[in-house]
Amino acid sequence: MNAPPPIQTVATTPFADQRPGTSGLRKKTTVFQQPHYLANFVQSIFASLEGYAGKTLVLGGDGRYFNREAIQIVLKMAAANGFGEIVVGRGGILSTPAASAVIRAEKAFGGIVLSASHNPGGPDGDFGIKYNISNGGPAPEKITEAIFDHSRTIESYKIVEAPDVDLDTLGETRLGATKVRVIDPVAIYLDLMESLFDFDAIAAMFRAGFTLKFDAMSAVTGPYAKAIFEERLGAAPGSVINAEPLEDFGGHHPDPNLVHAKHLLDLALSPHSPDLCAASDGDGDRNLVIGRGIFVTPSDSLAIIAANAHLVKGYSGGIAGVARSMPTSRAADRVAQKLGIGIYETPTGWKFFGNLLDAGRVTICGEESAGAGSNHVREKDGLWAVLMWLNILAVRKQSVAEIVRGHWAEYGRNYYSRHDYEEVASEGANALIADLRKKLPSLPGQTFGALKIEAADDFAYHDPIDQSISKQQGVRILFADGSRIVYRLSGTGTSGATLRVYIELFEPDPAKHDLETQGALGALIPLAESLADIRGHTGRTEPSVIT
Ligand code: VG1
Ligand code: CO
Repeated sequence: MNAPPPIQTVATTPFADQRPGTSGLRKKTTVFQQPHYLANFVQSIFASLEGYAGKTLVLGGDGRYFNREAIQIVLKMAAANGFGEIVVGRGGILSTPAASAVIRAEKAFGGIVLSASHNPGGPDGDFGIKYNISNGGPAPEKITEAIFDHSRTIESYKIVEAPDVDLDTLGETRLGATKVRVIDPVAIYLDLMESLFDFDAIAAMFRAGFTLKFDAMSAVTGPYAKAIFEERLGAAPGSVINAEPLEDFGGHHPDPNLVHAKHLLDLALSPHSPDLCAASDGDGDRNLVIGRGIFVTPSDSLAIIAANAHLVKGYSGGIAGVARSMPTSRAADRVAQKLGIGIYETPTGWKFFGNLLDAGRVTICGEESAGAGSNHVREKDGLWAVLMWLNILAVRKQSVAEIVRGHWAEYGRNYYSRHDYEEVASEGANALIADLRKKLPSLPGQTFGALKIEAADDFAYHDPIDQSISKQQGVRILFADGSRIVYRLSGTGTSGATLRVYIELFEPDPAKHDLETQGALGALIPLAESLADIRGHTGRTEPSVIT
């Protein structure tokens, strides 16, 4: 028996900027590469947890640049801090939803996910890390704040002195007293998907000629998508494109939206469109769904999934309720109303859904930012959303367009768009929000043409399960006709501030369901600009990204 590797206690000093944002800590890769930076944060995670000695930690990342080095650091620190076992995806890979599935399947104490999601990767890109609790979901604010507090006073961290663990061979090794188990990153997730969806019905649809183009964007979902769509469901070879995960995502922005995945929209609008075009992001938790000739907004997708979930094996008993982040359009609300089930409005970020899912109040959750998921894990799940659509299409035997238009005809249409002003100066962005807050009391009753402001507030969330309160989650301006403008600052960016403006208009009349979105929102867009004086505060005359 070799002597156990020595545990080193390394002296360090705090970094002032380790407050987790909407989804963990995200910074430029170069920031994470500074000596002690990652280790400080990891030790701060462990310091804010209790009772993990001898327990299991799940570890994986989206494979971006610096993933392998970071995995080794976390492995050695988790061992030094007394975890009994670390379950790590082969190659250090786990998509975010797969990490959540593995935490749950392994009944682990928690997990660490290394990802900056849809942000670009590489030496000049971004890196990120977050902690997930035993339910498989992102740590709630109570824990993320404790991590931040610890990071401000940290003096040392613990790490074992040992050679790097071989991440590429399945099986068990040891780091001192700690067992390290390298697992297939796909297997547990694939089994879970098979338990939820009718793979036979979807496979039959492919055999009958259904066509799919899924862009993995050179990010983590490639191996998952190949295994599920092509190998198990029989989609034609080549249905999954950019399937090989690359450290820098091929130099692209792995964000499945209409800007960075515009080629899919172009394809879907062309005469050669497949029946379904789809994509997911850097870490596999977001989804893009485009039918032949029709883009499905994430907010509509949530509503349509909720309305049709009972057609899918894993949800055939019906759904308990739906939750959506506050800026997400209210299309899902009307579905919940019709089904007579609960609808919950939470702040932005998946961590706010965890309690509702655990308590069984909701089954399906979603965000306007291309996120949808269910109680099968505690993260949003890109491939799950695509499988949900495939299964619904297989059962209904209609096209995406028919289903979407039918949904609008039944429930009305929520025209919806998000305007992002990226990398604006933080000072101006903060002043814009502060000014809006000051204005709130004077807004109700004001009219602008046909638009009358009915209410205006700064969204605060009272969690009905643990009673925690999260304030200042976005300024909402609600109009008498059901239209809405929401303003908030991004909590995932890594340079300057990003202002997000969410604009929504409800149109019940089916005769008006064929308008172009920006045109339909024509009266609200200039009002969103003038109410907040976006130009005055940011110097910008137009958004940098419209989705
Ligand atoms: C954005 C989205 C939010 C999402 C978050 C993490 O946050 O708006 O809906 O939950 O990203 O998604 P923000 O604070 O930048 O608006 V991911 O796929 O980046 O983990
Ligand atoms: Co993501």
